[in-house]
Amino acid sequence: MRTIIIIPTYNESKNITHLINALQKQFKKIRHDLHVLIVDDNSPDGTAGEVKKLQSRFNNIHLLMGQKAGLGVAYTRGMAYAMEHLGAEVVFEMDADFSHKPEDVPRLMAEIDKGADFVIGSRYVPGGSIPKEWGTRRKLISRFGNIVARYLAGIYHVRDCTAGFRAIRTSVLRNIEFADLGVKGYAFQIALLHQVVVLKAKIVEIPVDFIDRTEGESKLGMKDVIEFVLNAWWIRFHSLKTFIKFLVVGASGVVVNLGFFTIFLTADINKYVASPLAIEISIISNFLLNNFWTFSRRKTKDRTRIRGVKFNIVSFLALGVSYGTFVALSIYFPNVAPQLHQLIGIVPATLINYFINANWTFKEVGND
Ligand SMILES: Nc1nc2c(ncn2[C@@H]2O[C@H](COP(=O)(O)OP(=O)(O)O)[C@@H](O)[C@H]2O)c(=O)[nH]1
Ligand SMILES: [Mg+2]
Repeated sequence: MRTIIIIPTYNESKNITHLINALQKQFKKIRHDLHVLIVDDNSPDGTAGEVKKLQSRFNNIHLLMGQKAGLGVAYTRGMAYAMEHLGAEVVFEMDADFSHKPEDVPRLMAEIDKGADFVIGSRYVPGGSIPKEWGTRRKLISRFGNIVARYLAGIYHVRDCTAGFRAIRTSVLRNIEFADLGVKGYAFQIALLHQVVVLKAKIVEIPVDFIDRTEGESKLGMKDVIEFVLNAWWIRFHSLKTFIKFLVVGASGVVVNLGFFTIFLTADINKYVASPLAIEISIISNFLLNNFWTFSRRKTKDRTRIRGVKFNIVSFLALGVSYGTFVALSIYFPNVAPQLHQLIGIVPATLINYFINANWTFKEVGND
């Protein structure tokens, strides 16, 4: 299997030669066809020159140069090159500063061999560790980054979301639109991980010890931290998009309901007939909008007609919940305006309505 270890570098001349030599030793233990791709952003310390010297000794070293625009941009460029020009079936992300131990490469590769799509060298699973010498600030940034990624961006089941030591099958990467990730710096790590989660790829975390660099300096800046947090919010907003559309449709249903009710009354239709008619029309309009807009991208198992019936059943259930809440609140808080009871009743009804419709009526096939 053609495997490319992608190493972005910026001022790593003191590390890169040792690292490439150490990697070559590890490659001997792996049965696959391994290469190294250095993505250097014109480092002023002459990192590229060191790489060129090694290229005359080894024939599996590649060098890609570019303008410095951030870690994410470097990886995006490197991955595209590895897939288009080097025939990569697997790519690794790895730092140049020995924070990721070359001896761990065969362990990550072994998980790919066992069938994983995305292997994370994880500091936060039992057996993994962060450097003891790290100061409080650095520890906090790392912890905070993971909490933001897990609970804000919603990647709950991954322990180390900010890890930069990963092995990835390109069959997964080829389904990702890199231009749409919209990140330039270190936020790339969670933006990519999030896409991989969305694609339901098989993710495996194995413990690694993260070693503090001894040569050169860290390039992690405040700009990266800010972009990282903003990106986590963006991911959260996107995953709420379906729910927001559902709310918009619900609101349009209220207008349809009252509109038809008024039209029927003007046409002298008895209000006890007009009311359920208007309700049913709004349920149908809600269904059509949800079917062709909110959930339009989903592949569902049922035909439209069956989905319509299910949607109707759920709507009546929601009506019951809304009315039940109204009655309960009216009994327990008789002195509050009934409009408030009616309004509060909408909240659980909407949540139940959304939950059941999203997971039953418009359930995606193969999504259990
Ligand atoms: N090409 C490129 N490499 C970068 C950039 N920023 C960081 N790197 C490299 O990415 C790896 C991780 O960066 P590092 O500064 O060690 O981050 P830290 O380990 O989080 O402190 C190192 O190999 C860096 O040289 C960048 O803007 N462009
Ligand atoms: Mg580092």
